[in-house]
Amino acid sequence: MVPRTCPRGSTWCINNYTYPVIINVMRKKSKAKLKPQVLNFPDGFLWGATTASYQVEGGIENNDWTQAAREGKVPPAGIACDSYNLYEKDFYFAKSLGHNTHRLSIEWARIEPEEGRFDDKEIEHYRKVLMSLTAHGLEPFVTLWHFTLPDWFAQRGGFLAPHAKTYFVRYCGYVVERLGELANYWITINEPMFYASNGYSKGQWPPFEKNIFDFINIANVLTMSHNLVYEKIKSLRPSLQVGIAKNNICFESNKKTLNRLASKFMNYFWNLRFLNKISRHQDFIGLNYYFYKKFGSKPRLPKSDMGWDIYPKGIYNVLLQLKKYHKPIYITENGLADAKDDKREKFIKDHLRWIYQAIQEGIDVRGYLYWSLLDNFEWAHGYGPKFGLIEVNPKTMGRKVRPSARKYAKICRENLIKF
Ligand code: IFM
Repeated sequence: MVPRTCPRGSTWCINNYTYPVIINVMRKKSKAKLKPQVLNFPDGFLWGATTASYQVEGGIENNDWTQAAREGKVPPAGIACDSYNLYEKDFYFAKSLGHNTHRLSIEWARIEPEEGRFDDKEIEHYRKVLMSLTAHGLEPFVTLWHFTLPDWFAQRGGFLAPHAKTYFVRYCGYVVERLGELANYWITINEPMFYASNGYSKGQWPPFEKNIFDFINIANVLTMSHNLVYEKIKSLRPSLQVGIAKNNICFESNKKTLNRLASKFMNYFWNLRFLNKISRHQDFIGLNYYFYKKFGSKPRLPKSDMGWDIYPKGIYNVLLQLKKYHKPIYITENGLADAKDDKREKFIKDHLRWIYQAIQEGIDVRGYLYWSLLDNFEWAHGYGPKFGLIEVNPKTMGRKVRPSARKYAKICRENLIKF
């Protein structure tokens, strides 16, 4: 055998015989590591992304967030991504990125700008939007309420006001009666616990309260509101699939008793209590997963631009807990702020790997919708955080697909991930 020569100047080269041996060992090792793994998702799996009206539409001036912006308490959303006008373009992008579903929300303040006055022009607008989704081959998921309240409703005290549930049910019924035939999947409320916590306990969102009793009250009112809307929709159109978009957190603890108790309590209070109360009023569960909270010392984890820990296994833990509800599950949001786009591809793949694992263990996950299709208005943080698969130029409203979106597109098209 003719011995191979060492690379010149190599410090680890012992002699010409050990070099090939070392290289072979390294090759074997790296082969073992890189053994390709193909994870096939179930047939008919839904792939897409999510947006919400106030965060992308622009031009909304009559809700509690615009009022708070006028008072200087939160940043203004202004024209946002102008998706009110550019929705066709957005859906075209989504389709060209391999998506087969899309979740968006309807702005209550547009539909009912004054108490009891419904605007059929806006119904017609959303009719066109939903028809356009279908025309683009995107299965619509429609959220009826995603955080923002019409001024008139907020001024009366929002969901804590005496007739709040009745108003909410009336609005939802009005929309579903007119647009129900255009979508199979309807989400009543987005992230009720976050709404309750940010608005009523932390005081960071309208109505900027810090009152633990109101926080609990609001959470309870929202469960009842969901149940009533569920019944209303079922009475109007029994075949529609109705659910919630529930943001669940992965709570863990070290072995200390107090920490274990804290984690158990929070898991019940934040994740399960709401779902238990609506368990007979849901056809599917929409899971939004972003957060990991460990009681006791936490491992060092990579972080998103928001400083949020990236913990993909958490989605698996949270999914396993949903098994007891025996309902199909759609991941209605999961994503990160990543302006440089250097973490997004791995983020998506790692979460999908754990979702795949949950499916193998019998969890009925039927879709994954990334948050968000576009960079958009991130509530109290304004336009700083970049969650989008697609960048939006705030001046020209031009859209630019990020490289990670193309990687995600491949997964969507092939219905599988390769590692
Ligand atoms: O932007 C929000 C969205 O409105 C609800 N879920 C979490 C997203 C990221 O914070």
